[in-house]
Amino acid sequence: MFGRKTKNQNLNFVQIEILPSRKTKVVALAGNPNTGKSTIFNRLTGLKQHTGNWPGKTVSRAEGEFILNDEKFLLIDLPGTYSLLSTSEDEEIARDFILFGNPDATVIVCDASALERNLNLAFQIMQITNRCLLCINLIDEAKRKGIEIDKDVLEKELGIPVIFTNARSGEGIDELKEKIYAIANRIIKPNPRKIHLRKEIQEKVDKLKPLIEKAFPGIYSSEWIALRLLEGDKKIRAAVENGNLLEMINKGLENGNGELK
Ligand SMILES: Nc1nc2c(ncn2[C@@H]2O[C@H](COP(=O)(O)OP(=O)(O)OP(=O)(O)O)[C@@H](O)[C@H]2O)c(=O)[nH]1
Ligand SMILES: [Mg+2]
Repeated sequence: MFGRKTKNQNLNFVQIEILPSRKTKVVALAGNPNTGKSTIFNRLTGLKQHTGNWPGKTVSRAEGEFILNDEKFLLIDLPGTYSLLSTSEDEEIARDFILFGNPDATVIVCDASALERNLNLAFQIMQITNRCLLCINLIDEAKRKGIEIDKDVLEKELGIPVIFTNARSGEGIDELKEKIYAIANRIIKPNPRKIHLRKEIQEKVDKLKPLIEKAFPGIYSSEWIALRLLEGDKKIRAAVENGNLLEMINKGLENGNGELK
């Protein structure tokens, strides 16, 4: 499973291919910093989380298990991140996992008082995975500030389930659990609104994607890779040219220290 390998083990792309066949379903908690991810993590796992620290790292993912309807889930608490395009080291751990960890469900945790800003990351995640939901946390704070959020409109506009939570009191956590279960088990199939790229960029992405997928079988997020190539990302380009893109991704996933800059 994730993060259990030692630093010295030889990492190769076989690992990325075995992810979909794993038995325990994996749920990721993603979101901007300070939105309450770890508080939700503790609620769901009953404070029994195991925090994995990798040598020399100040930030890391935390993993914990929780049971829903007799099924065991592995929950991954990710460091906060503002964008999947960011290059700061602590944000890379979250970014690499969201992009390449292929979770069965991704909970996008938002601050109810700063929804607009938080939706930037939400849209980026919705671009990558359909199996996601929006958890609008700190709903008590928003209410206190007189902020009202129309859940139905948001669900309709975003195409994914929206749940209001107060992770401190536990409000909404049962509903969150139900939705996680339904998404991870493909009972609910969200249809997230995708961002439309400009026509000329989309055409280039459409050409690059199959080439990337052919060169690196089993890769996820080939669209993200294509966009990075079009942007002139030197690291990604070198990894594609040298044929070691998957090794680089796996390394980032395993040691929690993403190398994709
Ligand atoms: N009032 C209120 N406080 C909350 C809620 N959820 C979390 N908090 C508080 O918000 C603060 C940040 O919570 P964390 O769970 O550490 O946030 P995080 O998203 O894990 O933060 P990073 O890991 O730094 O990104 C803590 O003081 C929590 O107690 C909530 O729903 N309502
Ligand atoms: Mg946290």
